[in-house]
Order: sequence, then C-alpha cells, then structure tokens
Amino acid sequence: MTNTTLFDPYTLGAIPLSNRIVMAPLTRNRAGAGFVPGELTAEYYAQRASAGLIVSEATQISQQGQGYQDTPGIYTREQIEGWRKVTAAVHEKGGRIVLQLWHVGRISHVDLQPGGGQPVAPSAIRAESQTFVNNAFVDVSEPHALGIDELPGIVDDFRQAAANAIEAGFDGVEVHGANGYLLEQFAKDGANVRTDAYGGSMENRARLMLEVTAAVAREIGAERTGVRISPVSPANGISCSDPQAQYDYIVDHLDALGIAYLHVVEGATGGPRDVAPFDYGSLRRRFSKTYIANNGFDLDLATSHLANGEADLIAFGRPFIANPDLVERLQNGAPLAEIDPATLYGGGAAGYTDYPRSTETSDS
Ligand code: 8OZ
Repeated sequence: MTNTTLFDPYTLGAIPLSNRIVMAPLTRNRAGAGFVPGELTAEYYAQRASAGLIVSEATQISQQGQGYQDTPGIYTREQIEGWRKVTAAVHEKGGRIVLQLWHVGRISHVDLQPGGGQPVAPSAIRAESQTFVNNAFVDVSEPHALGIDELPGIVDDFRQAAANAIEAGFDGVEVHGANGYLLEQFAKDGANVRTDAYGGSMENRARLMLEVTAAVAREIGAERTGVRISPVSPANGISCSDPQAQYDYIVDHLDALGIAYLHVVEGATGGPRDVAPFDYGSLRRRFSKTYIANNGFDLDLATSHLANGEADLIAFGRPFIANPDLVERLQNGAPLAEIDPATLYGGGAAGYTDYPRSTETSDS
C-alpha cells in the first residue's frame, strides 16, 4: 500500500504532470472541412486542461486511416495548423496533451477511402461492426488484405504523423493499438489469418504494432511515446484466442523499446471490466515505465488502484465529457454531471463546450 493519491504530481517520461488523472481519448466528430480541428476544439480541450494529461481523440494518420465522418487528421499542413491552436490553448492553461495516432483498418467505409476504394485490413474479413458516415450508422465495407509491400508505407505514415504532432506542439503521442482498429486487427487472430511474416504466430501478429511503435519512438523519442492496448475488448467485432500470451509478448517487446507509457483498456471498452479473465498484473510487472489503467473507474476504484500499485495513472473517459472540471470535482467531492448521449458524436458547441463547471452550476 502507498499513500499516493490521484492529486499528486507525476513525471511521465519527458512530461511533468500536475496530477495522476488522464483524460482518455474520446471521439467527438467535430472536425471541420479537410478534417481540421478548429477553435471550438481548442476551447473544448482547454476547458479540460486541469487533467494531468489529456490524450486527444483518435486522429487519423492518413485518409486511408479514417473510418468515421468528421474525425480529425494529422497528415496535412492545415491539420497541423489546426492542432497547433489546440496545443497552445491547453498549454496556456497549464495542461499537457498527447495526440492519439489512429489507423482504423477495416473499420471504415468506401465513402471515406481514397478514390472510393476498399478499406484495408490484415485479411479480407469484414468486421461485424458499424461506422458513422453520411450522417448515418452503416455496416463497415468489405476490406482488402494489405500486401506485405504496403506495410512499410503504413509504418511510415505513423512515423510522419508523429513528427507532425510534435510540430503541432503536442507533448508526445499515443499509438492507438486498441479497440479493433488496424494494429489490433493484426495482433488478434479473429481478424488476421495471414500466412506471411505478419500473421500466424504470436510474434508475427505483434510485428506491425511493434514496428510502428519503434518507428514513432525513433522519430520523436521513446520518452514521448505511449501505446494503448485492449487485450480482451471485443470492440468493433474483434476476437483473440490467446490474449494473455499475446499481450504478455507484446508488452515485453514494448518495454524493450523504452517507451514512456502503456495505456490499458481493462475489460470491454466502455463496458464491463470483467468481460473475460485476464491478468493485468502480468502486464504491469512486465512494463518497467508508466502504466495507465482505463475503463469504468470511479474515485474509489482509482484510489485503491493507485494505493495497491496496480497503476501509476488512471484514465477517465466519459466523465470528462460532462465534467470539464472533473479533477476539481473529484478532489472536492462535488457531484458529477451526466452526459447527453444525443450530442456525443458530431454537431457543434451543444454537448461539447457548453457543459458548465461545478462552481458555475452552483452560482447560477
Ligand atoms: C467511439 C466512436 C468512434 C470511434 C475508439 C476511436 O473506440 C474510437 C471510437 C470510439 O478507440
């Protein structure tokens, strides 16, 4: 047991944090034309800058990597300039923010892909999942299997996106290796039936995630690089027959890269923590640097996790949507506001930047 609390400062690799509360990545679908984040997004993140660390919403590294309408990118000059406004606004408030680098793989639709082509995947297996495009939920499109000669280009897109993130003023990046998207599609055998060096064995399935992370860490520094994983989450129609062995292997090799943090969605993303048996302590022990735990935490569970040494930092997702001052509310025991599900994805300021701070509520 330790006396560490959520409100104690922490040093995450190269990034000093004022507390141990992380704002988890949250997709909000409010990017403007050209998938560029604007002033409203800067205001949204600045309102939440009292988090020790903000992990941005998932951000596509290329047009091919996009799977939902109006999500932001980090592959054009305009996107870099848009994000610069966000990082400046967060830093102005004393906050810290990393960018989550995203390639959706098969969780996409032809209407979002370059030239209206098929989405890409490790294998030509369509996910039992839906995406949001043309203002409607629709089944994802049939993907095509990536040729082995196409993989270096994807690794390089991640590398370039990481460089762009640093140019845009981010404190670091998080590689999105979770939730049924491209890197997890390679890692989990429910989506990967390849017979080349990127499929079959545990080592082969882990290869793309490890190559991407190594390229990103080489580009911007391991001390500014994190990875998010979700070993047992069925999100986006994915499955894995050997998650403990596979993720023990992945985490051993992520640790060898010397990256700053591991961010683990424990259980089903946005759902039950006990969806399947899994020993997260095994990942914690294998990873020598910062372990961020996520999924379904409240103050009590977060406090006991820190006290028991089960995590260094705790990431809260949905509570940050309706509580821009979540850190202060947790610290003061103030009640938490509930989200309006109708304004989660897309739209403007309503349900995005208009949730009041606790003090504003009691003053009015
Ligand atoms: C909700 C809606 C769309 C995408 C994830 C990036 O689950 C997402 C996402 C979440 O990681």
